Amino acid sequence: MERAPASQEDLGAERGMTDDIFDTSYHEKEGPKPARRYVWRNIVLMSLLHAGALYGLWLGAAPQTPPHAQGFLCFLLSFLGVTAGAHRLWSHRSYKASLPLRVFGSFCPPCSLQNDIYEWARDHRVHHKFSETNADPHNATRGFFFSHIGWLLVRKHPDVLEKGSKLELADLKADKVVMFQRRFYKPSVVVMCFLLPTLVPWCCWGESLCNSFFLPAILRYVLVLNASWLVNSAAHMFGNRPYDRTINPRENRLVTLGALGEGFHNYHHTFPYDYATSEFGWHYNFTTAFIDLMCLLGLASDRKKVSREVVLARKIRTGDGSHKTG
Ligand code: ST9
Ligand code: ZN
Ligand code: ZN
Repeated sequence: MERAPASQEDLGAERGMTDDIFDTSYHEKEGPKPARRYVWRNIVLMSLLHAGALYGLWLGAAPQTPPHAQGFLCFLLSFLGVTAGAHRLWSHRSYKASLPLRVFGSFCPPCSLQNDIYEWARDHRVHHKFSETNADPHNATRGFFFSHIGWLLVRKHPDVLEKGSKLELADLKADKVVMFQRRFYKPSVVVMCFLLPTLVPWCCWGESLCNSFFLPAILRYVLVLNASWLVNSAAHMFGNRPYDRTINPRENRLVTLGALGEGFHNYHHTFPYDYATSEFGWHYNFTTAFIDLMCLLGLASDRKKVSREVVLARKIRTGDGSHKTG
């Protein structure tokens, strides 16, 4: 494991960016709220997508439908691309990845169609820096529905654009893999999220076109989306706060299970630069195990980890007492 830095601040700064650290100086502007502007294209598409996923569930439950190993694989890849790639690598720079791993990681996010990596990381950094304010794209104080899916159905609050435009993002702009993926995002989504998951089972083992489209493509995509969105909604509302009782994000075991280790959200918002997003190693944390494996294979390095002493001191100082401190 890599050397321990001198202090928590060093650990945050060592990555060459600190835009994911909560900004205590920001205060929301007073005055009337801007009008909510619905994006009807997104509302219609999301409704159709969820209706398609329900149909996929019904098809999947039919006894004659064979198991969909390929759907599971796609599900896992979509997850890892988001958790290990867009989230822990590109949003937080919590470890370093070699070129082959970054290229692989940039192929996975299109499987789960969650915006390009640049946009994902930009929104996510604003989310950490201005958490639970108007400048947070999925501000959970606006309710479960808004933080889950509603934020994708309306125009962003002007403060998100204003505060977001002040982020530096130089590391993302300098990353050729990220910029290449942004440039070819739309065609790659068509291929990786819809065409491949449909064509592989149809062409390779004679699955019906209908099953191939509604199960590995549509249902898988909707499951991955909702598992990700639960981090923004449920993990900001339900669970305990052992590290910092003054913030909303919580430790939520169900979300952790569904999102490969991304539900230790009170820890993550307290120590956003920790590559494991938790103090418990591989426990319920497949993404951490994956990053460790990549390090073992020489494809990743320089994992940032908060020391036990710092975690313990923080628990005692600001935690809600729900974890044993020993
Ligand atoms: C999706 C994302 O689902 C899911 C994210 C999940 C996050 C989870 C986080 C938890 C972490 C843990 C990891 C989770 C993993 C778990 C499991 C994984 C499987 N700063 O956006 P526009 C500017 S996506 C600075 O159009 P509108 C900028 O100039 C699903 N500037 O704003 C921009 O232009 P450009 C599929 C910003 O018009 C311009 O404004 N996608 C920022 O208000 C316009 O930007 C969808 O369904 C910023 N933050 O529209 C909808 N933001 O980008 C996709 C914007 O060119 N989105 N600017 O530089 C949209 O349609 C629109 O964004 C909108 C808002 C309607 C939502
Ligand atoms: Zn994060
Ligand atoms: Zn959060």
